[in-house]
Amino acid sequence: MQPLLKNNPLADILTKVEAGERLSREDGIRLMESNDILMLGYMADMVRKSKHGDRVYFIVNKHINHTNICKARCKLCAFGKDADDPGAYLMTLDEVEAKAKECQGKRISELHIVGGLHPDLNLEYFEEMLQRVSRVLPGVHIQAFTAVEIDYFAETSGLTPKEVLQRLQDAGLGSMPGGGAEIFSSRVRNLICEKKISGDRWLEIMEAAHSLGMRTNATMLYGHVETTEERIDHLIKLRELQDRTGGFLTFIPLAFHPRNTQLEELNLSRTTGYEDLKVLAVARLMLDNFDHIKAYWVMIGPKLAQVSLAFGANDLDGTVIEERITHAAGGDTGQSLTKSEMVKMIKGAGRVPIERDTLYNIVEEGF
Ligand code: V47
Repeated sequence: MQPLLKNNPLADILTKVEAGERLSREDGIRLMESNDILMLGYMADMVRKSKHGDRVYFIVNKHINHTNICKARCKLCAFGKDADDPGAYLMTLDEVEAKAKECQGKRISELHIVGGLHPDLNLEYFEEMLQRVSRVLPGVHIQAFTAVEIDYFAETSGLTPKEVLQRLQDAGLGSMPGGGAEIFSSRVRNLICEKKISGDRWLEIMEAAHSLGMRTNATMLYGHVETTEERIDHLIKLRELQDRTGGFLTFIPLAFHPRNTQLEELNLSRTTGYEDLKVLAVARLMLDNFDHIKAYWVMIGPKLAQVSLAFGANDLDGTVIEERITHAAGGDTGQSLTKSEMVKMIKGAGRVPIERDTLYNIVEEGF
């Protein structure tokens, strides 16, 4: 250890990181409470480099949000609406298919489909959606439906989540995104999303997906009413499930955007740059069994996302054409980035850009 690092209050944690030892809950709390951003970055970057060298991944993808009508109406969310609210919408299957057709010939490798908990849609609607999209875009991976939606389909169809997932897998579902995890603590869920499934149910549905061989992502929404301990407990629950199944592909911290949400009344401001980098770095250090940590540029902005490549992140998500959820809550980044912009960001950080598919197979390299 360099002498400068030896006297650092986090030196004992650095020793563990260097030895590849698992960090404890207490270590996680100390890391999250530290403002020594360079020390956090030093450790997180060491771990990232040992897993990925200079490679940084991105994907050419498009988001489709088929409806914003939602029974849950979580306080954290500015996207969901009641059916009779101005701006409420539901796409017909023809409209979803037309959106998918717009991607033909564009070398898109993933469609990301999530929506609200619409009271009138049945499982057959979603099966047909997947079948139609797969027909129009053969070979394009469909990553769709959060654990919250899967729970709702189970409730409306009378099937178990595993049976629902099996049916959707047969209809073309490739993997699940990581949304809806928020913070697992029931104290927090009661304050920000009281009608949403519990943290344990979210984990149970992810475990069911993994048991079918389906890969999923994981997220954590931070920067609202959660405590440091609740953040670390969230990460540890993800780490424990990953130990059991190995089914998580990527972890994505999501920075809370308060505008237009019912939490606006708490006068919460947007997360700071330090906080965004810290959460990414601590996630990299605590989630020792996750390969990929994604900096979602839509939430933290492309410039900070680029900097985060030195703080543990190895993935920048993708082109994300037509993002709506963050933008409804005051997100002020553009709605998409081009492939050449992604390549420029990665090269500008001295790294090697790799275009990937959802499962991290290489689509293109040598940019
Ligand atoms: O579940 C909702 C979050 C999620 C707000 O898996 C908000 O690759 C901030 O999960 N401020 C949906 N966040 C998005 C999501 C996602 C995005 C990109 C990639 C992947 C992936 C997953 O967005 C929701 C919720 O946690 N969210 N409202 C808000 N006001």
